[in-house]
Amino acid sequence: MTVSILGTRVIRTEDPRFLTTGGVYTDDLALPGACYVHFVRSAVAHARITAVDVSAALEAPGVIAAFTGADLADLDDLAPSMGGMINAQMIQQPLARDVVRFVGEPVAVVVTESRYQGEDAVDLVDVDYDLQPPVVSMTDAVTDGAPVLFPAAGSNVAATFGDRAALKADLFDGCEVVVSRTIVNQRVAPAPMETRAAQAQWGPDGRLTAWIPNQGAQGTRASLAKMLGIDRDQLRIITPDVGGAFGAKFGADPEHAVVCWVARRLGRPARWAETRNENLLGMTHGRAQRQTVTIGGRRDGTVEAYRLEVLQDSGAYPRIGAFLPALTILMCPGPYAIGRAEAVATSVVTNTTPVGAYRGAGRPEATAAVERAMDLFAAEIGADPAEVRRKNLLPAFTDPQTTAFGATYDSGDYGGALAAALDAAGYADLREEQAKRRASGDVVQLGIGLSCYVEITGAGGEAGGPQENATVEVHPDGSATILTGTSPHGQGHSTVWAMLASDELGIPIDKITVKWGDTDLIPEGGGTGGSRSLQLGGAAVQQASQELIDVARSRAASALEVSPADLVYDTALAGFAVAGDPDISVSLAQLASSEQLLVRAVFGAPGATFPFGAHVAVAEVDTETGKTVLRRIVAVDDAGTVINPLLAEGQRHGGIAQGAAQAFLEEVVYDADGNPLTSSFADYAFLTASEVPSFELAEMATPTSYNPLGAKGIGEAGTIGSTPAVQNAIIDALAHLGVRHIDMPATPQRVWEALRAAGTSGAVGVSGTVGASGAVG
Ligand code: MCN
Repeated sequence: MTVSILGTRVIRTEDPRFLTTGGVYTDDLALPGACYVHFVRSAVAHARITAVDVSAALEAPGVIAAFTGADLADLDDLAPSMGGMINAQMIQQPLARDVVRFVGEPVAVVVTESRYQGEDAVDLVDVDYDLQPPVVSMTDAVTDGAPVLFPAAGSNVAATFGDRAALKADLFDGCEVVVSRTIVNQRVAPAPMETRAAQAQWGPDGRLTAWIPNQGAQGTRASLAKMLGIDRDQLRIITPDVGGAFGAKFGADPEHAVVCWVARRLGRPARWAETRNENLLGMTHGRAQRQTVTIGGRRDGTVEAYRLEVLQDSGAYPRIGAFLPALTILMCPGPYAIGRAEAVATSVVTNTTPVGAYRGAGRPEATAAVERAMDLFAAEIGADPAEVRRKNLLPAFTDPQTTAFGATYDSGDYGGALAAALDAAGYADLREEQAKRRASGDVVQLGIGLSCYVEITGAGGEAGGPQENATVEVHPDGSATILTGTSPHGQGHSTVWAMLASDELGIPIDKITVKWGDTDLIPEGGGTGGSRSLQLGGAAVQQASQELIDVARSRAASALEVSPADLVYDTALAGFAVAGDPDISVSLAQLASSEQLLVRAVFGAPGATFPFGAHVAVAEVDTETGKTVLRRIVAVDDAGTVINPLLAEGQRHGGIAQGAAQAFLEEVVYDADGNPLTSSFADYAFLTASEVPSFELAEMATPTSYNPLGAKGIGEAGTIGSTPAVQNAIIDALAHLGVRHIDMPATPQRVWEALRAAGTSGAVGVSGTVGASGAVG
């Protein structure tokens, strides 16, 4: 009997190439004769465009052409989609014609023979702006008399979720303790190593091929075809290597459509790759919520009622970010059994960069809110935050449970995760050390922060539930190819999809090639996001492999002139042998040499899965300088059955680092005029390895019944669990000094301000800066 390789630490097959010759990214491609597209971007947050003069730019060396919005009339404006939930009047023109609504919005393009000629020529384009008052913070957006970004829309409200009028006045009646606070889940930048890019070439047949770094070529094709006004089959998207995406490379942006338009207009290939500065201005940002949490319960630690009110900053043009509060609401009670809970949200537009999905997309925001609320409640009643959580977590369950918010949690053991995390962290010892430092008045105080979470992965809007396809083909030389509708960009699908097929078929991993991201080869697919890939795309690979054995069995029976039932599939042979007579056999390779051996399977799941976990963060905070040093993060992230622990751990490490960064470092900041103050890595406090310790991962696996692998998603778990744990740890370090809350990022300055304020006025909180993500509106 062969031993399954599933669950083993197979080393990433992708890495030798990345570590030797390197990846081939979109900007590495060299289409012969390609011209370079450069965007002229708005320098102001809100203005009417009165004139755009490209004449000086046209005179500059190497300039082939320059176009303004007026030239692009045949390119579709971007109306918000998302099922009609967003105000349809909030339309973006691919190049702004009339009004600019954020610094960085594309206004014109200059096309040059070489890259560097364009960098100089864009400065020669003269745009006349009639400045309009900007709306920079989301609270300003809903203030009476605020300038309205889209007059036709009537207000700055892009969407609402939940019924504000139905909020119950008596929700907290009978609670012994009620705590309420407004907290900020600040705006952050996804900042992938590879910035956005495109290369486009129209064929003599009128068909467009576009190379774009993306998270799902099929979705990118759909968005781009719509903007260009062409049929999907006139467009082929090819996905080169992608250097990170973190949710921000789904679909297509106006810039991608403009590059394709330029290639068509000039009749030659066109290319674009943005600078880091453009990326920080132009790629969608994430998070950007202002949350008011109210929590009530008994002094014994029982939480009886919880309310979450969300204000979502959508930026200037509503994208998926405007919709994400729906996910925040869906997950708002988290893993807790709260008798009465309600949530509402309003998404507004502001004169800032549009907000999109960022690792976790809506769920980290829900977790941050309820986890902060749990600590505020615990502090108010003077209880141990671990005890308050333990008391309120849903009991372990194996049959699906539907929450009051309509989420059907598939399986969970939230108390088990918390206990495992506390145990691995040595919680009692940590509290003891904390007590000692408090008693001795140590300058450097110890904080212990907790978070418990449940999140949703593998959700899908397709009729009939979430699904994904895979094709497995065995070749006459004994190798195999897998085509997948997923689209890895760091997650390691080549390794794991090969493991899954190899496990069924017996073909060695190094003889299996995994392909994705070419819409001519794989016309259907949901891409990679929402931690959907393994549970749907991986399950499809397993299913296709099993179905391939079924198909091959009847062919093997004819070839060997025996009944199919007499054949045994032997993975050691990668073929069939006759039961009781192993010398009579035929391999899949042999069968493939007489007839193509290929199966396409679509795996459909009954619903989304709900991974969960608990994190413990340990931080040391210097009470004189406000500086935080993150000492430990202990994480339990239960994603059901793990297929490759090495890759799953890599996902957890990366996610935890990103989540921690939000808690104490990263923030996109605007000044009062809407000028971005964090448009380079010198200003945006992008996390590096030196700011975090290595993380301690404890294991727990509660399989799901929703797919035969028993797997849930792991790609976003780290980000969801770590942020509130780190924030809570920093606040906990100062709790005995009267600090109750510090908004993220808990920078040394904010920590110091909180200490100063506590020193003068008892229990306090410190809120964020004025600005798009600020709490001081
Ligand atoms: N895996 C496993 N066992 C499980 C779950 C997952 O072995 N029970 C493995 C999978 O085989 C896969 C990896 O872990 O190799 C992640 O799988 P999954 O949880 O299905 O997530 P996706 O592959 O769909 O990845 C999406 C997720 C998201 S939504 C974001 S955002 C994100 C992330 O992954 N962006 C990333 N991780 C990233 N990693 C990198 N390097 N770069 C990004 O942009």
